[in-house]
Amino acid sequence: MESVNNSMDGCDDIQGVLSTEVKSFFDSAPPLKDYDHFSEKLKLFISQNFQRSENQNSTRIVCVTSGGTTVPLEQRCVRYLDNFSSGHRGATSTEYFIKSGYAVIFLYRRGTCQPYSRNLGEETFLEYFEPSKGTEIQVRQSHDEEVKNAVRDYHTAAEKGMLLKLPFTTIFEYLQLLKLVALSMKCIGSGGIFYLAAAASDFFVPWDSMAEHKIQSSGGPLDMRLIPVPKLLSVLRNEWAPSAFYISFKLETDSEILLNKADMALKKYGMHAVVANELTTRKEEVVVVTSNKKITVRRCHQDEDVEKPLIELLIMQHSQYIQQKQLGNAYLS
Ligand code: 9Z3
Repeated sequence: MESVNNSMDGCDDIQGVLSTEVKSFFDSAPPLKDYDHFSEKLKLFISQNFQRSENQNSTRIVCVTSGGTTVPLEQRCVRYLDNFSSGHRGATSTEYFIKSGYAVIFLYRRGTCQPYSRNLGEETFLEYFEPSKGTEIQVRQSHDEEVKNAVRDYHTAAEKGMLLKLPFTTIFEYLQLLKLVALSMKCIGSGGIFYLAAAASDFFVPWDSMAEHKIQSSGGPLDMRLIPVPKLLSVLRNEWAPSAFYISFKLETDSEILLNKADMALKKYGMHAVVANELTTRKEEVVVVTSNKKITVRRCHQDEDVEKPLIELLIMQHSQYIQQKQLGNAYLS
């Protein structure tokens, strides 16, 4: 009996430290600009999708996070640390979720790949058009098909109200937005998914210990203390939106440790699935790790996106999760 009590006290202590760290992160972060605007947009988006679904229980909304967060080194930021991510995974997955009837809240890093325009390459959009007769402008013949498809698909999704885009740059903005989205999605219950593909910074400089002005190089070697970003996955999972379905990502460059690390993340944060990917092969193959299976997902040929079979599989798992939840509720009532 004593040992049970002790271990439970230990858990409370860990939770206590965690919530203090999380609280102090949010208390000291610079307030999110446009908070009220984003909050209104979210409310409207979620209520419109409630109405669009046949009933409250069939509303399916996924929050897709995409791109890397930055860690500013100065409050009036000139320099920052960055995290690798082009945003391709998030943008591509968003398209497949929408195709399957999910509304998507796309939480993305400014300047990274966007749904429907991800295949338009690195040319600026000015390259896709050319002057024609008089003052007219037309799509260049060589890009006609891809540009028209992208425009058509994007506008269809937007007109149906199935895509809401919220931008971030810093780790402070990202986590505040994620919290706002999670609290707004709580009412959707098990119909909600968090698909956490963004590469969030592991270390940061707390706002109140950060230099205000540009750090001077004349000061000699730069000595700076970065502290760990509090692990918000547990709070997200257990408090902000506890009934949602959670998918996180594990990225490694060493394939030897990848699956173990994914397994650890699954257990530690109570994720429903962790998508394990290795940096150089991430567009060809991923492994979906769940509590009882590891499923390798590969694209069938070079022109296919690995996200196509990946999202199909995850949607199947989400549907099973919803069913289990409904059975559980029926059993309880
Ligand atoms: C991923 O693993 C994504 O699949 C990629 C996608 C960032 C590799 P791209 O945007 O690449 O298509 O260029 N995202 C999560 C990365 C991450 O930092 N995960 C943390 C970790 O591995 C856990 S949240 O420790």
